[in-house]
Amino acid sequence: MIRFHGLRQAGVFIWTLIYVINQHIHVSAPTLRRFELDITSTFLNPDCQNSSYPVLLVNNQFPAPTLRVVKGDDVEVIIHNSATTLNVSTSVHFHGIRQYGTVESDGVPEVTQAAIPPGETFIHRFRVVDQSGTYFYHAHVSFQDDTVQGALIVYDDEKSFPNDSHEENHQTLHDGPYQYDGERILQLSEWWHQEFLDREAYYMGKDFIFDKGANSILINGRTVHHDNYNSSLDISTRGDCPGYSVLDVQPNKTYRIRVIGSQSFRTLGLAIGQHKMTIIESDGQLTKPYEVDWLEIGPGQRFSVLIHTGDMKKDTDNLFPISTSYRWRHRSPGGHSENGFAYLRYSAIDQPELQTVFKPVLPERTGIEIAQEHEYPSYTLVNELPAFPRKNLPDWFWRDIAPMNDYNEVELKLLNALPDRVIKLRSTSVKLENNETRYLMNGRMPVVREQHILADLMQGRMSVSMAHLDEDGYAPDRHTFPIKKGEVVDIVLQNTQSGRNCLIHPWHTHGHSHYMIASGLGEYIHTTHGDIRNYPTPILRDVSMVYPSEPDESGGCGWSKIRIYADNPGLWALHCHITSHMVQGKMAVIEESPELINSHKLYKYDTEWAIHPSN
Ligand SMILES: *[C@@H]1O[C@H](CO)[C@@H](O)[C@H](O)[C@H]1NC(C)=O
Ligand SMILES: *[C@@H]1O[C@H](CO)[C@@H](O)[C@H](O)[C@H]1NC(C)=O
Ligand SMILES: *[C@@H]1O[C@H](CO)[C@@H](O)[C@H](O)[C@H]1NC(C)=O
Ligand SMILES: *[C@@H]1O[C@H](CO)[C@@H](O)[C@H](O)[C@H]1NC(C)=O
Ligand SMILES: *[C@@H]1O[C@H](CO)[C@@H](O)[C@H](O)[C@H]1NC(C)=O
Ligand SMILES: *[C@@H]1O[C@H](CO)[C@@H](O)[C@H](O)[C@H]1NC(C)=O
Ligand SMILES: [Cu+2]
Repeated sequence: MIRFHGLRQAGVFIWTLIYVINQHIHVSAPTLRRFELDITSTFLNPDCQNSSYPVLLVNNQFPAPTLRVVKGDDVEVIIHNSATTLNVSTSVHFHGIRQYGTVESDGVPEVTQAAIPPGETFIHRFRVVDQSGTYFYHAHVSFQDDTVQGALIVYDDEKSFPNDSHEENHQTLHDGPYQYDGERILQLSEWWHQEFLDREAYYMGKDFIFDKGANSILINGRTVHHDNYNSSLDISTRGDCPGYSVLDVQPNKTYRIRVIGSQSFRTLGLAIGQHKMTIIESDGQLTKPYEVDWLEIGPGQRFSVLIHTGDMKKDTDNLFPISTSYRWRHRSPGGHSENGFAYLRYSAIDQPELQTVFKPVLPERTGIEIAQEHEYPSYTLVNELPAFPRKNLPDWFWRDIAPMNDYNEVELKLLNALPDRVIKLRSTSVKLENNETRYLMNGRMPVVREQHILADLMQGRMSVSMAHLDEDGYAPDRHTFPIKKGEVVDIVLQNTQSGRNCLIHPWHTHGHSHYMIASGLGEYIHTTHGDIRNYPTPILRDVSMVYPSEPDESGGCGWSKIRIYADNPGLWALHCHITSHMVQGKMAVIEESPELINSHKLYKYDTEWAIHPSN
């Protein structure tokens, strides 16, 4: 214990030293931004249904507080697990942050840390190296990310921080070539009328049959459940239902809307009534402007879009519906989700704080009757919502979206290189003999690890040998896919039929952003499809879709090929961002030059590793 404290202090000293050194080297020194997040258990009823369910929240807020940092900052996030009532362990992942030299802060239980038990604290430290844009953070344990989720915005510099005064003073904000008057966050999530622990038990247990959708789609943490429309129309019984989220904006201005796909299950369409959207950012990378009527946004994906507001109109409420649509699954894609609505509102005074409004969205046939019966003055009929295409579009508009800047020499070289390694991950959903359902990756069962891999490594418990990999690149003794620093690695994500369905899967890479370079139907066969490049202008992303296709005779039903450049030694999860799929095993670990982790450490101390020095 004494030794631990000693090392900790030595560490603090080195930490300070790094600053001193950096301050002399760089013109602008990295700023240390410290956040303290307290995870507590409580009850929540975000959709005005008539009961609440136990959840975890961050600082008692939902969505969790927005963290704003600047590119180059050192960030320290102190996580207290105060979820003593529910008595669950937790961990937090900073989605899209590449964690250069700080694999220990990536937040993945069994891989980079042990989940934080109730009553304990974990400290993340990382530097935001060479990336900015829209990110989020969320729990990486079980289904806790239903509610443990908040925006993480990285600005290019401090001047870009939005604040009230710049809107009052009519100062514009900038990002690359883009200018706008203000920005707003639009965070998507899903809400089940079931305890998340029961949902986990269902998915992991033998009664699991198929994925059930959420009961509600939430925008900035709110909606009104459709079962309650009639009763909630009646003000006397509406109680404390605040209604839908509202984004307040001023007329005749340009806004950057940061759309965060922090929903954990469905791929959604998103549109804003009477406003076109110009995409300017995807997963943290600026894009060439690309105008769309609707976004397709899967779990884990983010966009920034610019919208231009029109004039305020007299004698109207100046409310424009924001609507969501289920894409790819369960329901016809043209329709709207039952209640994934919010409103954009023009108001003369700027009110960047999130507001809510009660203006129900009523069914098109009976809506007017319902409103008359309840003497309800203001409502939107479903057929007044922005429309979505009736057909699902494989690859959406991804092939037409290009990075803002032309590729530099290094990027071109990477995009044109032959891969040093190709890893094909074929995942199959299987009902086991004990009737539990799991995803097998290349036919292998998910492993349960007694301790996290980083601890194994740091204790010298495993040595690295690239010589004894299985044919598919898997290290059987380590249960990882080893790669080497400096390699160009292509990862093929192969969909297979699950039951009668072929599903869409959003795949997320930790530790690296990737280029999606190709996609195809059926089964990927390297000798036949190895050279296909049908994404002409790949952008760096951290979540890419594998779109479903008709299955071929092997059961393969669609694939995507992503490319990463191995420049970040560490242990990096690679998983489907549909939480239930990940929990059922749709996940692999990329082990990147573990022997270099120590020499690539950004900070020269770590409370956990200090107990087990490895050098
Ligand atoms: C609320 O729940 C109770 C008990 O389940 C039920 O009887 C009642 O109809 C519900 N009310 C509404 C408005 O859904
Ligand atoms: C919390 O869970 C742990 C491990 O599952 C158990 O040992 C402990 O008794 C529980 N504590 C409470 C207060 O329920
Ligand atoms: C708000 O932003 C403007 C423009 O970047 C800046 O000049 C001003 O100092 C900021 N004000 C506060 C209170 O941060
Ligand atoms: C809208 O804003 C532009 C640029 O700020 C200005 O030139 C124009 O007069 C405004 N239009 C209206 C109707 O206020
Ligand atoms: C709501 O009211 C309408 C019109 O009275 C009725 O047709 C509909 O069935 C009601 N819905 C519910 C869920 O009670
Ligand atoms: C699995 O389900 C089948 C069909 O319901 C049942 O007959 C069998 O006993 C179950 N096996 C186990 C191990 O629960
Ligand atoms: Cu999936």
